[in-house]
Amino acid sequence: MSVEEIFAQIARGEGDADVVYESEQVVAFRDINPQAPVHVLVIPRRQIQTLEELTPEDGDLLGEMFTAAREVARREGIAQSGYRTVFNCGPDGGQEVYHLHLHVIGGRPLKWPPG
Ligand code: DGP
Repeated sequence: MSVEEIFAQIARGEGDADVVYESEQVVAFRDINPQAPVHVLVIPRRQIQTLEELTPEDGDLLGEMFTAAREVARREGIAQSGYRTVFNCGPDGGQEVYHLHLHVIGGRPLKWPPG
């Protein structure tokens, strides 16, 4: 099974994932390869490959993804210390999984700029 199929299963609520938050349009679950003490991925339930596929009509969905990220940060106890939200887009952006996902990373000081 491809990683995209795994993400699609998680999006339908059928996958094997450590889910930390859910809403009507999105699911948030722990990254299998965490880069920091908190590393959660927020994905839409709808199958969208990349940020490049979004249209102006997807504004609500994007808002729900960022609201979910903020809720994850609160639940994980990093809202005050700070965290980073990232969409990797396409090959040069470092995107490996082509089911849209917003990384929520925190729990340690993060360096900038990324490599
Ligand atoms: P990106 O490089 O932006 O496409 O990030 C993909 C992320 O997905 C990467 O941090 C590792 C994570 N990942 C890959 N496969 C799985 C999986 O099967 N389960 C979970 N929970 N995360 C996965």
